[in-house]
Amino acid sequence: MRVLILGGDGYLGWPTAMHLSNRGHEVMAVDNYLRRRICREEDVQALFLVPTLNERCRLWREASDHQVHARIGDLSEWSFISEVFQEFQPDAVIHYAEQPSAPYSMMSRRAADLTLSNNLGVTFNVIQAVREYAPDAHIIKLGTMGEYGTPNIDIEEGWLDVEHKGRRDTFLFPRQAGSLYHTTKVMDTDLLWFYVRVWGLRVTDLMQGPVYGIYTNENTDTENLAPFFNYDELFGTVLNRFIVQAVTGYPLTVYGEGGQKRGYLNIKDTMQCVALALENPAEAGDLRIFNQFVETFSVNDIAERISRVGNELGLNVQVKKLENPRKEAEEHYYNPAHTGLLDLGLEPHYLSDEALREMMQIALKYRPQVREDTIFRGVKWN
Ligand code: USQ
Repeated sequence: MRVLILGGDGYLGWPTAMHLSNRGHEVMAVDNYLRRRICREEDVQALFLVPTLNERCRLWREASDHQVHARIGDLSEWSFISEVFQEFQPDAVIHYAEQPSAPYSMMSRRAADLTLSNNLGVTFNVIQAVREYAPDAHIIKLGTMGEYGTPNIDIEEGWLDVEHKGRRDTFLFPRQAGSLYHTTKVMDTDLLWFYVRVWGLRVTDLMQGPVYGIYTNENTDTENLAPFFNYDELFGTVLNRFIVQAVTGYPLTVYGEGGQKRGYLNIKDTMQCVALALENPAEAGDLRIFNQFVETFSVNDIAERISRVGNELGLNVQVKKLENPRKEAEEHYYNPAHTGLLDLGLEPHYLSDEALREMMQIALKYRPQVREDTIFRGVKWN
């Protein structure tokens, strides 16, 4: 298939570009380097530098003989996105092109505005471009488990059957996100659902939990092809952050009581899930929703696992409970369904000691470059 990856330079976008080209698809990756720009502005950086998107495409071609096409530009500009669609004529569009950091979205009015206008603006343009230039294309949108929040009932896979005063209907599962970033994903889902109803688009919305890891099947030999590995408060997800904290002797930053539960997955499983969604497309007129994670942990569970494995490696891992800068439940019920992707054939990589050791080894290699001052700055939700 001809697959357009929007946000193709990002933590998940670039590994997806390699993975799908490896599976024989014709891939174009598009990005405006927004994440690189925000990292520069906020003076944070990933564990190691990664080459530009064009350079990555060149290195990947040398390593694999597969070509990924790259375009640099801003997809919230109609003239750019329409050019890209007309040129590439995609069969499928994978939409990662969003400002992905919850703390960044809560940092200032300017950051909130950027998050809202970029995320909604790109989603809107994707819908319009599909309608105009590729009406049969399958849109695969990266949503987030955070759209549901932490309700005191089981979380279903996208939809809820409701019986009210003797009548029944099915609705999107209630959404109550915990940050402005997560709220933009709720709004994305609403926009997509509206246009699925009126224009019959075919859409898969992947409600993904926090991802961890560096290695996929495509980048095991060289960090040149690895994704950004952020450990700073803005762009690092919790497990990746704790790995870097463990190897640098920085006490693991557990927010509040640490009972916050989320559904996690290895980056290798993100690759599988996206490929499964792509190769088993949604029907026209269908908004298909999958909950994309393989196991749930509390923050305390993760801190304990990393402490144990780190101490076995001879690190002296400490844990420190910090006043929670976020506004979120620290002890709560959490039981989300997640059978859709397993039914399509997902073979989970569960969090193993071996996987943690592998991540610690790479973090140890780059330990001298770690900037401890970027690990915690305490962006407050209120
Ligand atoms: N947390 C800590 N200490 C830290 C960092 C985080 O205790 O140093 C806690 C947070 O308070 C939260 C949990 O760990 O309860 C997860 O935080 P996170 O920063 O790993 O994840 P989050 O901000 O929710 O966002 C990440 C991705 C986002 C994706 C989301 C999936 O950045 O793009 O949408 O995970 S989910 O969380 O399921 O919504």
